[in-house]
Amino acid sequence: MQAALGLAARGLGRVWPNPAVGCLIVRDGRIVGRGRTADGGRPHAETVALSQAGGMARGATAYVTLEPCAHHGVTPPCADALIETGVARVVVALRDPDPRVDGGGVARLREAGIEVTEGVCEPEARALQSGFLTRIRNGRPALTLKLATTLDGRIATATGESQWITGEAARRHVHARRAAHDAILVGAGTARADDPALTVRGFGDVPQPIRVVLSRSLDLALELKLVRTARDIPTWFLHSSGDPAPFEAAGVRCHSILHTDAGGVDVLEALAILGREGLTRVYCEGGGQLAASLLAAGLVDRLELYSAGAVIGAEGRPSIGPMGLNLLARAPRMELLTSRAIGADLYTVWESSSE
Ligand code: AOF
Ligand code: ZN
Repeated sequence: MQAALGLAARGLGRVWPNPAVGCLIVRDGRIVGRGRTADGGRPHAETVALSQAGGMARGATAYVTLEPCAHHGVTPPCADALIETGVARVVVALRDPDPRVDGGGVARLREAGIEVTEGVCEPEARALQSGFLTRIRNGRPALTLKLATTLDGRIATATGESQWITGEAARRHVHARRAAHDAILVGAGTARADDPALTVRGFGDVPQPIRVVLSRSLDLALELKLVRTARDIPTWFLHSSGDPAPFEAAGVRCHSILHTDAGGVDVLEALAILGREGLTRVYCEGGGQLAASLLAAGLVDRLELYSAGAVIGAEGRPSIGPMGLNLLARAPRMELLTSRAIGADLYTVWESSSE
C-alpha cells in the first residue's frame, strides 16, 4: 500500500476533478500491474493496473489507495473490472466518500466473493487525498498557504524590494509544490505589484496549474504577464465588480462573485466557486491581505513556510496583513507536521488544528 500511495502521489495536481489514486496488482509476491489515475482523471488507477497485469490478475491481490468506484461514469465501474478479471483479494486504504460510491464499491466486491480488507494505511491515504476529500465534504478545494519570509515574518522591505528573500533551493522547491496543486491563487495586489508568471519551471514539459487571481474590481493591467500568457496557460479572475470583457478577450476566464468583505472578495465564496469547477488542491502565494482573509476565515488547511536567515524589522512588509484580532484565544492555531532545512532556509509545514 505504501508503494501504491507513492504512485498515487505522482498524480497530485494533474488528475482533478478526480482523486489521485494508486493501484498495485500483486501475484505470488510479485508486482504484475501498477497504475495511477491518469492526467485529467481518467482512466482510473485500477483500469491502468489491470490492463498491465493482463491474465496475471486472476487470483491476484489488488492494493488500492481509494475504494474502487461502483458507478457508471465515462468509464465502467472499477469494482466490476476487478471482478471480471478474477482478482481474488482487494486491499483498500480508504472508503470513497463520493455519494456515487460511498461503500458501494466494497459491497459489490464482497457480493462477488472477493475478500476485501479495508483501512490499510488509512491516515496516509487521507492525507494524500485531502484535496478530494475536502471538496466532497466542504464543497471547496483544500488550501495550502505558502509563505517565504525573513525570520521576522517580512516578505519585502518598505520600498517593496523582495527578490530574493529565500535561496535558490527553496525557490526550486516552490516550483515542485506548485506542480502538486491544481491551481495557484494570488490576490490582485500581488498580481499588480510583482507581475508574477505563476508557472512551474525547471521540471520539463509538465501540466501547468490554473492561475487564479482574486480581484474585487478587476483593476489590473492588460500588460501583466498573467494576462499576456492567458491563452497558453489557463488563467481565471474572480471578481465582484469591474468589466471582464477586455480580460476575456485576452483569454482570461472571469467568474463573478456576489459578495465582498472589507478587503476584497468573499474568500469562502471564491473557494466554493473553485470547488464547483472541480479544483481539489489550491496553493495560495499571497499577498498579505489575502493570506489574512483566508486565515481569519479558517480556510487555511496547510501552511508551508520558508524562513530565510534575514531580518528586516517593522518597516518591512508583513507576510500576513491585519486580521482584526484582539484575543489570543481567537488566533488560528496550526500544528507542526514537518520541518527541515532546504538549502540555507528552514522549511516548516503546519496543519490547521481547527477540525
Ligand atoms: C477509482 N479509481 O483512479 C479514481 C476514482 O467521473 P468519473 O467516472 O471518472 O468518476 C470520478 C469519481 O471516481 C470520483 O469522484 C471518485 O469518486 C472516483 N475516483 N475511482 O475507482 C480512480 N480516480
Ligand atoms: Zn474507477
